[in-house]
Amino acid sequence: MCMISCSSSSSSKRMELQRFFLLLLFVGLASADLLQNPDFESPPSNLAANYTTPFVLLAENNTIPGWTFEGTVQYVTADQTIALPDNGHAIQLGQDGKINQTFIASSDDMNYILTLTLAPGGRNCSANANVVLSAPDSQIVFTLKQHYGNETWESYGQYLGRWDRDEPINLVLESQTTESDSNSTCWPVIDKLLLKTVETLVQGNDNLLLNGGFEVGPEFLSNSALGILLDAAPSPVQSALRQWSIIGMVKYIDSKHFSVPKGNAAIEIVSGVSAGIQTATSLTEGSTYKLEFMLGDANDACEGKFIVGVQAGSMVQNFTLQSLGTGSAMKESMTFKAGVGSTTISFLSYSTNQKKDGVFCGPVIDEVVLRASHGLKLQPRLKILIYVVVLVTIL
Ligand SMILES: *[C@@H]1O[C@H](CO)[C@@H](O)[C@H](O)[C@H]1NC(C)=O
Ligand SMILES: *[C@@H]1O[C@H](CO)[C@@H](O)[C@H](O)[C@H]1NC(C)=O
Ligand SMILES: *[C@@H]1O[C@H](CO)[C@@H](O)[C@H](O)[C@H]1NC(C)=O
Ligand SMILES: *[C@@H]1O[C@H](CO)[C@@H](O)[C@H](O)[C@H]1NC(C)=O
Ligand SMILES: *[C@@H]1O[C@H](CO)[C@@H](O)[C@H](O)[C@H]1NC(C)=O
Ligand SMILES: *[C@@H]1O[C@H](CO)[C@@H](O)[C@H](O)[C@H]1NC(C)=O
Ligand SMILES: *[C@@H]1O[C@H](CO)[C@@H](O)[C@H](O)[C@H]1NC(C)=O
Ligand SMILES: [Ca+2]
Repeated sequence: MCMISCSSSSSSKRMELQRFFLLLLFVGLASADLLQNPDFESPPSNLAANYTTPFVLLAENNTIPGWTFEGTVQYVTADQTIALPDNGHAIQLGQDGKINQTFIASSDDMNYILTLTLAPGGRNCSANANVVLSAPDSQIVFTLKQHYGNETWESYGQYLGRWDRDEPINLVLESQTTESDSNSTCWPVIDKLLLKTVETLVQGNDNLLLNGGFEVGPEFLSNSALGILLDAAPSPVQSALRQWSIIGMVKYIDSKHFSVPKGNAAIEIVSGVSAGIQTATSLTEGSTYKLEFMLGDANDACEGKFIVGVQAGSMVQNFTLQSLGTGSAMKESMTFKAGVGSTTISFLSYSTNQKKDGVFCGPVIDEVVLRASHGLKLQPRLKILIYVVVLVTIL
């Protein structure tokens, strides 16, 4: 990074500096760095410089930069005992353990989506304690019961809320257990929080669905090949996958680490039969519409037969893909007539798929496009008309 120091003349230096700050501003907008010490790489104060265990219990004279803590909280360093993304540092919430941080909402009327990494810390325990995440308008419980990756840790995406500029938002993470014996509990480890702001989406000309390409969702971790898990979200408004409700568990996958049919992101339905995504839209009753989408596999060695039930209003159709797990995708479509009221569009898996290593996986859905069917037929004719008009004008 020699953006500033490498330029020779002072005017180009100034320009480089401007570009640098513009870049900072842009990065800030794309994925606001609203949290301090979000990955716990700034170590707690008063930590013995020569600590040797991966878990260091924090006492009253310790402070975690950016955070307040209460109860049993340990500072964690990745080693053979505990795996973490990037082999870094993290925080474990023990008995009554709690950490919190307040951030200030940066712009008006923005939606906040959090990505966070969680792992059960410890071995030979009879139960995993839950993590409760609280924000002013939401409380979410992560149970860490099921694994969808080959690491002990998983990253999750979660919708937090919608706030206006300057509102102070207190984000609280605490452990929750039903076990009476704290010694046989695996206490959760928290790492890599990423907060993203997303504007309310507006409809474009080319698709009657919002976020049909799934490009608007939680932030990805650049070094993680695991994708981001999205837990059930009954409301499309309060969903990390903007405008889509989530049934069961789905994985939000990035093109850097998976085969994504179009753009930077897609959905892999990982939690088996009846899991999937759903949205709704108002259409003209009696009119004919065409729903197009891509069905594929994520190139994550997920072999087998995928069956996806697609619903568009009262029309339901099954689509099948024989996956080799090497990153295929095919375009599918169905035509339907809109009924009364809002039209439901959903993609639900009818199969449960597992990789050879036992990790659950499944079909990939992307680029869901809904259009009025007559519009499609008119388009070529319109093109010819424009061509004729242009030709006449030239002549
Ligand atoms: C922190 O407190 C513990 C006990 O409460 C004490 O043993 C230790 O010396 C203190 N460390 C510092 C750096 O003050
Ligand atoms: C760590 O350093 C302190 C003094 O700096 C010393 O008293 C203590 O024994 C050391 N602990 C270990 C585990 O080496
Ligand atoms: C944590 O929450 C308490 C109130 O419950 C608040 O006083 C404190 O400032 C918060 N800590 C941070 C770092 O925001
Ligand atoms: C966990 O259990 C295994 C086998 O039962 C044992 O070898 C190991 O020492 C135990 N680990 C801990 C941390 O208790
Ligand atoms: C998990 O899978 C990813 C991607 O295939 C691989 O890069 C990573 O090394 C695997 N991790 C373990 C612990 O096997
Ligand atoms: C948990 O373990 C500690 C030390 O290993 C022991 O002192 C304590 O009694 C145990 N607690 C329970 C509930 O078994
Ligand atoms: C789709 O497939 C599932 C599972 O094979 C079956 O139960 C269901 O009836 C099928 N639906 C349609 C509309 O064919
Ligand atoms: Ca996409």
